[in-house]
Amino acid sequence: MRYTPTALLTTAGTALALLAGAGAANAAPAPAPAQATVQQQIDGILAKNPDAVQTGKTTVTLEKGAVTLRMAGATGVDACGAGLFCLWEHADYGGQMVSWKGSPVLCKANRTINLTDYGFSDRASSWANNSDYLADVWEHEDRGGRRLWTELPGTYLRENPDGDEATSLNCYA
Ligand SMILES: [Ca+2]
Repeated sequence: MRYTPTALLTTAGTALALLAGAGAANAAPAPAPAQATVQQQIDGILAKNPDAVQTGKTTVTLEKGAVTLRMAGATGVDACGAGLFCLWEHADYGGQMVSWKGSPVLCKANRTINLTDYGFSDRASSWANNSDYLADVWEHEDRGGRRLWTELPGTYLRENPDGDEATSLNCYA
């Protein structure tokens, strides 16, 4: 009987310690896990695409260089080079970028690019098209659902109104 108050105090003390621990964990989002996330994303892409090659800390190319993913540090519309069409994670050409070479192999063969293959589905918020081809962007895989927007050659948009919905695209002459 006389140990009961002590037991209660101990229990209460443990509960407070647990709460304090949880609070500290939530309040400290360390930068290290963010780096791991980029590598984890790259690992996922490498696992899913046998032809994918990691070309740098934050870059992956696929399909013999036709597709380049830049998982960080590709901010600004100028990051989308000549002949490429590009999607960015954020408005104002920020965050991660995925780009394709507008090539006959890709665009005249009328292939569909599924952004799910690159971990980029429902993420694109701005885009640029520096290729000689048009591109249609779709709501679902395999050009399914609504056509969200069409990119004319030499055009770009800093904040797409249908942001975070794009899941597939195709390019054509
Ligand atoms: Ca979608």
